Amino acid sequence: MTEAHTPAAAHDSAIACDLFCAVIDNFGDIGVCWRLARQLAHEHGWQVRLFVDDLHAFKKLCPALDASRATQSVEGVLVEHWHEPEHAGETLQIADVVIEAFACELPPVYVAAMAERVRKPVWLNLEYLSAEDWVADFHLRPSPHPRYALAKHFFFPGLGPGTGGVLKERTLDAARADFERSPDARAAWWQRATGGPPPGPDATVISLFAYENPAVDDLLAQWRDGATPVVLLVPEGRISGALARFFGEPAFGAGTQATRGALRAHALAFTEQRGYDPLLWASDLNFVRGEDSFVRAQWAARPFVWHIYPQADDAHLPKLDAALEHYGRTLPEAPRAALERIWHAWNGRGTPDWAEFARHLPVYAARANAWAAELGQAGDLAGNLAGFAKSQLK
Ligand code: TRH
Repeated sequence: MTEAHTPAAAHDSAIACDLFCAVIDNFGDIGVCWRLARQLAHEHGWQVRLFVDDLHAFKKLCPALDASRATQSVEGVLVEHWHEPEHAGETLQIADVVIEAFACELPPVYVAAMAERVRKPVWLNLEYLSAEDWVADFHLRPSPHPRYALAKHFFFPGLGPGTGGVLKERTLDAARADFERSPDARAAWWQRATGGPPPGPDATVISLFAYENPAVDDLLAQWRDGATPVVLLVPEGRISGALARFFGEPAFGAGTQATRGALRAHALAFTEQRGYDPLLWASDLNFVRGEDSFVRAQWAARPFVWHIYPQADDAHLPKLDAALEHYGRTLPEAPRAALERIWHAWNGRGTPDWAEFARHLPVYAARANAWAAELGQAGDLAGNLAGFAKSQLK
């Protein structure tokens, strides 16, 4: 059977959307898709089905999910376990809008059914985020299918105008403002996360979410030997082994705390996805990675250091520099150079210099605020995507 989820397909409130997500590794693929799915459902009233091939990775971000179920409704999104490459739901229903995330390949039976649909679906390939200039030129370019009368559009997230923008929920700024203006919310967060009160104002609070990183030992030593206290918050993950080695602990799992010199470190539990933002808001500086946490750090309007997802042949380095170009554009020479140095060192080029970087933290804090406003000019990705899809459905 080839039909839309609902007969009245093109009304805004009844737009049916199928979003396909193949988890390559880590949490970014599903992190972006889950956020987009919820936004399309909650903010645009779409009926969203999310096909995911790895429910265990998904469950880390969304503990309410039952990883053993083939189909389930979670927060208004129908989640389907995408078992086999050719599988696309029990009955083959084709949505009004079909999104393949990060060039994951749609099941051939599904594509064939898309071609048979009387009213052709809007077909989008959601690409990875890149700050490079060429992105705006390729955003929304159509690509005709070689065999079927179908065209796929490439949807490029980006940091500048003319791109698809990045995801931002309508409620995000208000939630951050509530957290920031409430000492009680902050104290409650610290109690939950670390079992103790927030540190005093003299401490620099740093969250550390990163891949394995050769520069981490150097940085930990500089924090330990520094003149001002550093409180480090480390969600359990790929960097935890380095922390355990540094502190001489068998492991650095949630609940572990350790102090050396001026450095105090807390290992935190990996939280559900919504719980990650308050960690960014509670910190003065955030080390982030991949794609989604990189974006969240920008909306948190705090200084951050990005561990970009490493690619073969160092293909990620021009992307790192393109982001630096945008973000550092208005910075004076000295803070700009110090920012570049620490971002490069954190991505395998050179050595970090904490004292040099920390000197400019107030400048970065001001820039982070201004940058969040600039970034907003590209618009929210979910809104941009919904607007484009609707224009095509008319
Ligand atoms: O996990 P990442 O490194 O993800 C990736 C993938 O490797 C992917 O293949 C790659 O292509 C992409 O990056 C660029 O980093 P990212 O994108 O920041 O995703 C992490 C997600 O985990 C993000 O949605 C925030 C979430 N998270 C939580 O939900 N709870 C937590 O405690 C933490 C620390 C993060």
